[in-house]
Amino acid sequence: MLLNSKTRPKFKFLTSWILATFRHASKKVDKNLLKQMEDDFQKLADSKSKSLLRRHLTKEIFDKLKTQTTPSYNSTLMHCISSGLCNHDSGVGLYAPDPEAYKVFADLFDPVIEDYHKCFRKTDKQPETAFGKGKDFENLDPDGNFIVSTRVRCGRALKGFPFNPCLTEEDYNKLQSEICAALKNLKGEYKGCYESLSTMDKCSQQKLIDDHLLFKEGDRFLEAAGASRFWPIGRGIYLNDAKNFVVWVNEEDHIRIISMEKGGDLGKVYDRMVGGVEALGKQLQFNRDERLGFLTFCPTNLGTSIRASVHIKLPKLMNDPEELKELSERYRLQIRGTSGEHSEAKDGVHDISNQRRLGLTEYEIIKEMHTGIKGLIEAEKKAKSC
Ligand code: ADP
Ligand code: CIR
Repeated sequence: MLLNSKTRPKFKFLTSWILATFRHASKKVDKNLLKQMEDDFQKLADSKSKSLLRRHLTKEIFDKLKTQTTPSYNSTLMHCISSGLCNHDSGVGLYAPDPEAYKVFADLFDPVIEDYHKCFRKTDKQPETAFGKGKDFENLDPDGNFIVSTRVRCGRALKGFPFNPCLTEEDYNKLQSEICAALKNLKGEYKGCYESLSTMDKCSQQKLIDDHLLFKEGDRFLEAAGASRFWPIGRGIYLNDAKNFVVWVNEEDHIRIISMEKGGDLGKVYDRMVGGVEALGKQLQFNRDERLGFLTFCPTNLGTSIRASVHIKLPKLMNDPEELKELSERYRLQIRGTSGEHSEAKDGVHDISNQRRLGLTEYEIIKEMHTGIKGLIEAEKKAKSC
């Protein structure tokens, strides 16, 4: 039900006539799937879910999109909304099963994108990539009073492949080998080793997760979105020798490129990530859309796909939820727990990052996050102890 990879066009030389015939043939949505979608949609509509999916999937849009499919991969509305239908506690609840979904299901994606990325309207366009220089940003916490560690990541999809729900086992292996071939050519500080999850023992896996280097297994939001099929095939992690440059393969996105280290030197961490992205970009073809920027599985990651975060202790502000809410809205920051999304904060350590990733250049995204964290630290210093 989730996909129809058998009907996927495999050869670029297919004539437009064959493609048109295929598109026509692939348009029907199975009637059992339709019924299931209608029931689940009603349950979401009747729920108290605060997800962006519930807010923007009106009955009118649902009825318009429920019989649509994407031309090349035959993805349905169900592929896009299954995570939010299963998990009413989603923040967003929407994923793109393939790059075409952003256009076919634009009536749903566009308002969610506009809402999440703070006013990126459907007539807006992501600016050209402009990384700039991280050295412009001073260390956010030179005395080490607040920031435990800093991390900057971005996601990339390879051209010619759909996203998780439409990938076949063969695709996962192919993606992994193409990405590994590129990783093998990394030099200098980026030199390191790749390990596939299929060959990694559970103990080493858990150690890497506890050290915040590796993704968790079994995220229910991703699982419901169809992102865990054939697990652990094709999934793995690349670590440079210093363990401050990491690449995740085939987790949520085809590639996640990550730079991280202790302390608050955001500029240095950012420059390291940029160097890695550029080195990989010389060897791999990334999928970038003129309007939406780098295409990712989750619409929250479109555009630059950058999430720059600090693990930070702000004890006074954390005791003042009203003030914290006001500040994070003002600075457009998102607060997560210590072990990532949907986790709790341990020992008062929160993960605070830029919320929006779309509508600004890479440099502007880092600047926004830098200004925001600086603002929070200043507010913490001024706050009275209770
Ligand atoms: P992402 O969407 O960026 O991959 P997640 O919320 O899933 O983020 O977190 C992935 C991992 O990265 C988690 O282990 C999380 O604790 C870790 N992480 C995020 N930010 C930092 C940071 N500033 N320092 C150390 N680890 C971090
Ligand atoms: C959710 O909807 O909560 C998950 N699918 C994760 C969404 C991405 N997270 C975010 O807010 N950046």
